[in-house]
Amino acid sequence: MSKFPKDFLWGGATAANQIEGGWDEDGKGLAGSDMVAYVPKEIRGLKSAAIDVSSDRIDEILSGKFEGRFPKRHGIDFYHKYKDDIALFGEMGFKCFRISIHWARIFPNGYDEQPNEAGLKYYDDMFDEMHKHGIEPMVTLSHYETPLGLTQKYNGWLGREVIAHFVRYAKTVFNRYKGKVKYWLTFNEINMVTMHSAYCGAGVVLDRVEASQQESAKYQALHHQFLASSLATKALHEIDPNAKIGCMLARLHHYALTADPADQRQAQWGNQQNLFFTDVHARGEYPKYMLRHWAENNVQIQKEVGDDEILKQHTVDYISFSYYMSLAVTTHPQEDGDIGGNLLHGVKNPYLKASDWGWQIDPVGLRITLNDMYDRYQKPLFIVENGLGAYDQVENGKIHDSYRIDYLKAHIEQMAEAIADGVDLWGYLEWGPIDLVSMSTSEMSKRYGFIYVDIDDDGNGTGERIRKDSFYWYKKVIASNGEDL
Ligand code: BGP
Repeated sequence: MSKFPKDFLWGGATAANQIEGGWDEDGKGLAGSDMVAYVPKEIRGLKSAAIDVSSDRIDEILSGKFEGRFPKRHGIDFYHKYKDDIALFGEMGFKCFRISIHWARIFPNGYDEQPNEAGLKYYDDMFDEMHKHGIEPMVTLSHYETPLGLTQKYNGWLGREVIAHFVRYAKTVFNRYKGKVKYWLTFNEINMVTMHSAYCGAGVVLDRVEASQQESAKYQALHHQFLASSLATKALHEIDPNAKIGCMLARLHHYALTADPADQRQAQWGNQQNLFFTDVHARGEYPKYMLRHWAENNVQIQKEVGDDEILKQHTVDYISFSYYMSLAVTTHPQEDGDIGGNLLHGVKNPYLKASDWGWQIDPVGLRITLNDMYDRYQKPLFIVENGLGAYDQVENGKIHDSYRIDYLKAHIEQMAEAIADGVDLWGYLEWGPIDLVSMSTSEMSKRYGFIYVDIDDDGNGTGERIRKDSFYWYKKVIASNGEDL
């Protein structure tokens, strides 16, 4: 007897800027993700990210002086191959497939008055293709894909004007795809804005802000995104009452490394800093702990009359999040020091193994965080990213990725426990069901897929798709509704 609801949404998740390619085709404008150049790991180091862009880099690129390579402009050519790739997802039995709409395909500069029909038609055809295979689309409105025009004109989301441009974009696609798209998300991993503001969603180039104001600028941009998310929620409920709209967090569960109360407090603060974002989206107000932190750290944001009411009246229908790892924190100096590199901060957890990129693998942490988040919000939850990035090898045309099967099996087992604990979990979308360009490293070699794509870190290869061992395993999992692992 399956532990999963009969209508549980099994599937996979991707992002336009990491799979599509076609970066300058059919009227698409430039986006921040088109500015992210590939920095080989020998230069940047294995664990660090190479995703932020500076004003100088943008100027160099736009003037043609920069000779870097831009893997996120090419992805895996999903733009032209989506029918075949969606057929492969259908072969696995996907119930749901998450994609983002590249905002700059619809409004090339972000502030254009009229949408680009070729962009609208591309996604119309894509959603039709999904439904042909019985797959429900889930659509992220912006997955680190702020149009570059908004960065150049307003310094991205730092400009309050961007709210109106986003709401016009949201209303355009809600109306166009009414009845075809039932699940919407506003901003991918909205919390990443505080870590990498230019590329991760906000399109804010911090070197255009004086140093003393940069921390406030991040939260000002976030305030505008929170408002935009609430206004988009209001718009969807008016346009398509049958559709659902959620927020999306990179969930980073923090453990205290020791029973020292100081460590417990540090873990609590780490979790509060992470759940701050879903607090605002789901409860509709800024939590006092964050207002205190801002006051003590000279962070100020400008609000306008009515802002608080907008946040309070239009909270999300469900809460989605990515889950890859957990973090351990301590006040006691450790020889391991910070293990996370640019993206994450924490110390080595002696009870967990790490991936080749240092992400600490913690399936039980998924059960813990599902219970915590459901207790905190009492709203439906949706796991919209989980997976293992790994170096896969092709041997005689096969890819034996038992390590990926082990990782996913362990996390699915813990999901079943959480559901038995009473958590209302709508679905599970594995991140990167087809190999794609890594967000934090722009590598292809950090592979997540059930389907191998013959492209390497230098962009060489045939682009051939090959089913891995995990492809057949996941097909069984879905067919048995999570029973046959
Ligand atoms: C999340 C992003 C995804 C995806 C994933 C894996 O932060 O929402 O875009 O990339 O991380 O990260 P990476 O590709 O860096 O391994």
